[in-house]
Amino acid sequence: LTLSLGFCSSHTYVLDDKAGLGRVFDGIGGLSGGGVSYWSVTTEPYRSQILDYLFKPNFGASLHILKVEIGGDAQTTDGTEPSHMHYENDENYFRGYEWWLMKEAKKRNPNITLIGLPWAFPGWVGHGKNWPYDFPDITAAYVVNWILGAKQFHDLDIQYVGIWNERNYDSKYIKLLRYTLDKNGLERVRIIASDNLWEPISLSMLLDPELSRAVDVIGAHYPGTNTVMEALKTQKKLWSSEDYSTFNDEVGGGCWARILNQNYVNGNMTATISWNLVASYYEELPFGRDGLMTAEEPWSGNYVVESPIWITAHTTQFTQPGWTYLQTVGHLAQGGSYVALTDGKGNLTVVIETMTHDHSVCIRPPLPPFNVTFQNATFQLKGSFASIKELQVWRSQFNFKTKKPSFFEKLTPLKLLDGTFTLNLAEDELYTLTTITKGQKGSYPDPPPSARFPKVYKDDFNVGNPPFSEAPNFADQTGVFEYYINLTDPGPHVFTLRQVVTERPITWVSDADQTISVIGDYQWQNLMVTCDVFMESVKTGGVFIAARVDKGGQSVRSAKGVFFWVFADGTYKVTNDLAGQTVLAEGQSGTQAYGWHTLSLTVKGQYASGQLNGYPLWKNAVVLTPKNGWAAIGTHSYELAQFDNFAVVAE
Ligand code: 147
Ligand code: CA
Repeated sequence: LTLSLGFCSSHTYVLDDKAGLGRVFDGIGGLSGGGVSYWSVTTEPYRSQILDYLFKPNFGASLHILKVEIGGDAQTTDGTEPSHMHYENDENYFRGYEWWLMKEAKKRNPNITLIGLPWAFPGWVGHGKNWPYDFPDITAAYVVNWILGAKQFHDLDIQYVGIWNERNYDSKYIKLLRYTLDKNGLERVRIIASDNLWEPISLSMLLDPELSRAVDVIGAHYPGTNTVMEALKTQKKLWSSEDYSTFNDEVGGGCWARILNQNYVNGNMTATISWNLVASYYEELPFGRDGLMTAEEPWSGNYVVESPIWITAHTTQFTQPGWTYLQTVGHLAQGGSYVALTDGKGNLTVVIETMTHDHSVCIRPPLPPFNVTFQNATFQLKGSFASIKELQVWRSQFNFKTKKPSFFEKLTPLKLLDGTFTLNLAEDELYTLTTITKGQKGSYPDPPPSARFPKVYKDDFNVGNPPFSEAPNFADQTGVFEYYINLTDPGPHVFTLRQVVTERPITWVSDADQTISVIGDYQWQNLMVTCDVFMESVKTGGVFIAARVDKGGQSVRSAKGVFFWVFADGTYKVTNDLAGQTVLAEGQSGTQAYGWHTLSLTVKGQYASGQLNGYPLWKNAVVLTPKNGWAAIGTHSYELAQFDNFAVVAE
């Protein structure tokens, strides 16, 4: 490439520690929450490979931080996560996959920082009110139990805990949480607040010294790389405690590259956490593929190591929490940014990004216009770095024009003359220059090819000692469905799946009034769904099986589909919606609680029919919409009910 044509900008940047250093770096992380996971399903060795790409040092994203949801039995974006206390007198620290995930992360990186944050709480925490702060002692005890359980049952040290994701905080509660942690010997656990915007928490802290003492980190979400004066005035650590949430194509990778640098350069943030860790949920659920990588087909084993993994590696493989940013960080003259960090023992890592506007747009907030053009950048190392003779060079080029990107490529090390080096920076590039020699672009043989969900599928839930509480492939959207053992059942239903949430939780979004778990292929149109069902509420009980269910996540309340219900009062219904407002058929069924019934739903073109215990019960119900969707099971209210021998045959 010749530069003889016209003017090429050239500028010198000094990297120096003489005048002191900047803030201490706390790491880059991923967030597992929101009912986002297929961990209970994915077969080995692919599951371990995915974990290696996320957590193994010097391999892939090599994450420093894992933040997890403290399950609250309610919908938190793409599903529900189970609470460790469904009921007031219930404690179980083996539900869901977050415990397991934290252990797998720690196996790979024993120094990983662990964070817990609630989105929702079981209903009893609020004494039935949709609010967690009327009985702050109950809420604090509930959260502290989770931290104690992590240690007692899994030897996991939770280092940070939050308040209530993107919802109100309460100063009295935050202080009480601090007090309750201390009283339980958890002085080392630090508090993050308030996992929402910079305000009003920053101002509250400035006005209330006791609150300020209780909070160690101000965590803001989607800060657009900026902070506010009041947050800076608190002199607390500032984190982007949730960020990214962008479709993980190359523009998503560009978003991540830009914010990882500029969250510090513009906003003094010393940690950035990606929602989410890995896109492991049905792509048609909200925010499909908003993860650092994609693993959304546990049935095939297929997964995709997307660009954000390698963008992360540019920072994570060459720094550690506890390193310190230099004061000499900033913007490049022709657009883009650079940061530099040191371990204080002579090591230096410089990360430079030149992401253009259109190639680095994140889901939120809106990105004001800016320009980035080709430039020469000379870096001059001074202070303790003046004597550095060689730097390792790692480069990513997005190459949007040719659509042939190259990520995390190791180039020939740079020899430094009198402490300077010059880079010819093109648009949409990322460079790491570092004294650390341990970086590695990890790889595994290609996983199996992508495949649709199997058209013939069944589950008898006959698992004596399940490694996870949830059954494979089911994605709970309201309520929680768990493996269950009927110790006294004489017959064929010892091992079943049971809906266990009996009271409306303190919700994070508006969960449905019914419970529902979806499964299968969203493209399914014509199919037969069969399931044995068992109601546990005399007279008031109700359960359903469904097909063509078109919505989950925060829209689950308005889900449409074909729903075949039977009730403990001896009736049945067929409705076009989960809420049960559009009735397609109804009548007597003779169904009752505490007995097993076999339901079967067949949908073909515009017609649906249903069988009870092998005999036709209704037929030719007309279903015009939806045209396709998942299969599902669920209950009429927050009530106990069991399901067994679930089966689908799809066309
Ligand atoms: C965040 C949530 O905290 C995550 O659990 C997940 O749902 C994520 C998906 O993008 O979104 O919540 C936000 C929802 C809306 C906005 C910001 C955060 N918003 O509109 O600015
Ligand atoms: Ca069974």
